[in-house]
Amino acid sequence: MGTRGDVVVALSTPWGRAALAVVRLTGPGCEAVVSQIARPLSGAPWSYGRPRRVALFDADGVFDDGVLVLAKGPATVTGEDTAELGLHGNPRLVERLIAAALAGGARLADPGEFTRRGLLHGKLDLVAAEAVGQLIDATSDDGVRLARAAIDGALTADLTALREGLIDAAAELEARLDWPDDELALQGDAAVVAGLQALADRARALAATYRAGRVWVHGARVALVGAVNAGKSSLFNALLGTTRAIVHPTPGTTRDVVEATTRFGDLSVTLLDTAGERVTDDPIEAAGLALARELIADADLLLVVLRARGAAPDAVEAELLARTANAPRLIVCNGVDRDGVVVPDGVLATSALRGEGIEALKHAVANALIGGVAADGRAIASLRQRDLLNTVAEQAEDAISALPIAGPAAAAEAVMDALEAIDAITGATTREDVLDAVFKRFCIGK
Ligand SMILES: Nc1nc2c(ncn2[C@@H]2O[C@H](COP(=O)(O)OP(=O)(O)O)[C@@H](O)[C@H]2O)c(=O)[nH]1
Ligand SMILES: [Mg+2]
Repeated sequence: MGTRGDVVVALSTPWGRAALAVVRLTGPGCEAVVSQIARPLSGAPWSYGRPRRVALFDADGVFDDGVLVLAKGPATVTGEDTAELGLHGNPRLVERLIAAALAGGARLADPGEFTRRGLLHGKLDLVAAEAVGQLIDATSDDGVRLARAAIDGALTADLTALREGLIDAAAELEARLDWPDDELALQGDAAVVAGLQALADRARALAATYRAGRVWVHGARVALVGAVNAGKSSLFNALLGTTRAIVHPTPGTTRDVVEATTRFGDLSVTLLDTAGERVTDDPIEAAGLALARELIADADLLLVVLRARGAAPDAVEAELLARTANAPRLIVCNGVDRDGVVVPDGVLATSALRGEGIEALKHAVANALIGGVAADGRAIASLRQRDLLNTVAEQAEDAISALPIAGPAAAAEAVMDALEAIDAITGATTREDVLDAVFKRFCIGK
């Protein structure tokens, strides 16, 4: 982050040819920079808030025309004077405009700097700022909904409710220290403990929506693993609805990891087809297997593909099942069109050959990724928020266990740490209002 308050410039649309490109500037004195790169096409000078046709120029003269919107801070998204310039979408023109703005005294904006300046000037909180990024990244309608709700303040409202509950608890605990004999306003310990437990549960429940939220925003990576010839590549193709990976009776056909992105309903899913598990002398196949194992570690979900047969899984499959036991996974028995096959309990049955069980498998994958989180409920998509929410829950529970042993001072200390974690999520400050709440309640002439 550069010097606060200088004028920064950036291209807000993608680099490349397009009908239009939009270049933004923000900072006090923005108009002075703009006056060195743009002048109104008609006689009248520009005014704030009104779009104006402008000629764009640099030291070599006019190179394009466009539309300028100047806006006066602080009633802008950044809280500063801003300018938006629409010009023709040719990278050469954009480069000239940005170079002219730099020559006119602006500097290049850092990533996210417009939003960050908005945060600095109180235009949005940290939760909304993160959600701006999520709205742009969202790969699904649910991802858009989640980000939109956070930008509109719904998530912050949840956090504010949590925060108020913690302040109440802190006030109760502080009151026990300041006025230990005043029984008038004190809740019993049981009520404070129940309140704290409810807050911890809410924080943890919100934290637990992270996996679904991340999948909604960023999409999921789902890896097919299994023994050679189980039908992984056949399933991969069936799930994609197109022949993308080579299918062949020769064991060890798939060596490289093959990757393709598709949609399962609203979800964006990147499927990874991998080399089959077996002991091999072929160094290339072994390298493929090693690569597969690395990528598997990052997958959101594994499809462990077993070859349908009449008997229990063989040794290679048993080893794979044991190795992936703690990973998020679905077990698929493929090839159920074969005679006399037995499908173990809790295992999905498919025939990639006949296209059977494929839709059910897609549904099972989507359910496993979203894990029962309601699409119309609140969800988070930020790891930072998830970790802090878990800290909130842990501290609230620490307060509960500290209260009967170490007393209200230690419990209040843990509640303060929970509050700090909430404030780290929203980017606000506290402590002062904890004291405010205490005095509002108890400062009755004492
Ligand atoms: N009968 C039957 N054969 C299948 C099925 N799926 C795959 N196969 C066959 O099994 C062999 C290996 O398939 P492939 O997809 O390459 O397996 P991979 O090694 O796990 O990737 C090929 O000959 C496929 O035609 C299925 O559902 N039913
Ligand atoms: Mg294969």
